[in-house]
Amino acid sequence: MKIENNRIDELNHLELKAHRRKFDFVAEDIAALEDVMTKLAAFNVAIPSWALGTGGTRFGRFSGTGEPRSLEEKIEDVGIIHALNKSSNSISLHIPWDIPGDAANIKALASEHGLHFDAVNSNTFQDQKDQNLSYKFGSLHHVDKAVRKQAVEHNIEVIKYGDELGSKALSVWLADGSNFPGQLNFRHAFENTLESLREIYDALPADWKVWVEYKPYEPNFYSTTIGDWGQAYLLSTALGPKAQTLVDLGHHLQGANIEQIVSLLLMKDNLAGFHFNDSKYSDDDLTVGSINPYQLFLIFNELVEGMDSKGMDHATSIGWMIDASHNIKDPIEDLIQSVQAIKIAYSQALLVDKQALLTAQLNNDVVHAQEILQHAYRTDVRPLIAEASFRIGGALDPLKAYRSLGVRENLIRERGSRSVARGL
Ligand code: PSV
Ligand code: MN
Ligand code: MN
Repeated sequence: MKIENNRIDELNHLELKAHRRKFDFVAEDIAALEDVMTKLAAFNVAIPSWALGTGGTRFGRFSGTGEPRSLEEKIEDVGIIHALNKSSNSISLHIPWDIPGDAANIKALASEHGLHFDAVNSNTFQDQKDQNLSYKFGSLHHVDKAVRKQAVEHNIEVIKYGDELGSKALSVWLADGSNFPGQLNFRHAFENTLESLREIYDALPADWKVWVEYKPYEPNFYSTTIGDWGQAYLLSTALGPKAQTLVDLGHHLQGANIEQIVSLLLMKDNLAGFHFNDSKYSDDDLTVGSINPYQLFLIFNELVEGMDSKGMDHATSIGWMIDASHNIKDPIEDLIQSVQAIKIAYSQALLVDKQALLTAQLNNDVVHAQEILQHAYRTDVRPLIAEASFRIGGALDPLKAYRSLGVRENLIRERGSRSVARGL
């Protein structure tokens, strides 16, 4: 199914008067209003192909209804999100969960929906049924060179798929680690990983990047070979300029100051991009902004400040992507909420008076510095986001539009209530 523009126009028309009132109220106090609107309109967040079906836990998976049954239907779902919010113009594939059979056709279908392909993700954290050697004891870090070679070859194959689709980055997340003290020689594991990543790096097309993702634990519970940003930084800088560190918000120990990590990675030109999600405990993969929206704002505050200091384009200089999948919400609704939450944090960060903040910092005026940040954070920027979306043909309220248009009901009619998406 495809959402026609005139359906969105009709719904917007009903909301327009109330929207104008709210927009004018907040807009009046924003000096650089048009700059904020332009930046918001240019901002897009990639949707992962694995988030379109209902996720699960190790205890069970409760399938939703009308789930996409194929890559084509996943593209259709992202097309729906993008038609509504005009901020989700790309899709990120996980191989082999979503192998593009006929790349030319898949690419053409995506572009019919106004979409392109973001980073491709390799998967050496599961054994596939036709695979010779097992990843039970890891992949790129494995003690056996033959297993490492198999994992390297898989990554090179993923690059080929991505190249055919027009992707420009390979995202590597490894489950490699150990469950018990003594199981691994940390140094050997790290050196093996570096050696394997070098082979993958050498296979990157000239205009590609490799994004190295870290995570402290799970599925291994004693050590993870790329466990934190220090380890990802060591690897990526040893590899070369095409390698950078990917920050997944759920991949930190409790209390970690993610905004500080982000600030320093950006300073060192080593920030590849983000996997957005939210969490209360760790890698919970909950809806972005559902638990700790202030942290998200503080991260964006560092991003905006750091990118501006280097003259980087906010929308295109790093990768913005959602990485979430859980088991109770309608995945499309969850993704719409997530993108809205990201845009809220981004626009609040754009509102921070950077000059005044710097002056407060130089004067050690702690109270005023906090006031400046919280003034921006406490501004209700939702009318700005609605206006930015409206100006480029999106819905004033994408979630409401999704429900009013009965999109899920239509998808159930087309796909059936028992359809199950492949993935996690
Ligand atoms: C691992 O927890 C992760 O965040 C990686 O990005 C994977 O590619 C993704 O989740 C999907 O399993
Ligand atoms: Mn991730
Ligand atoms: Mn994760």
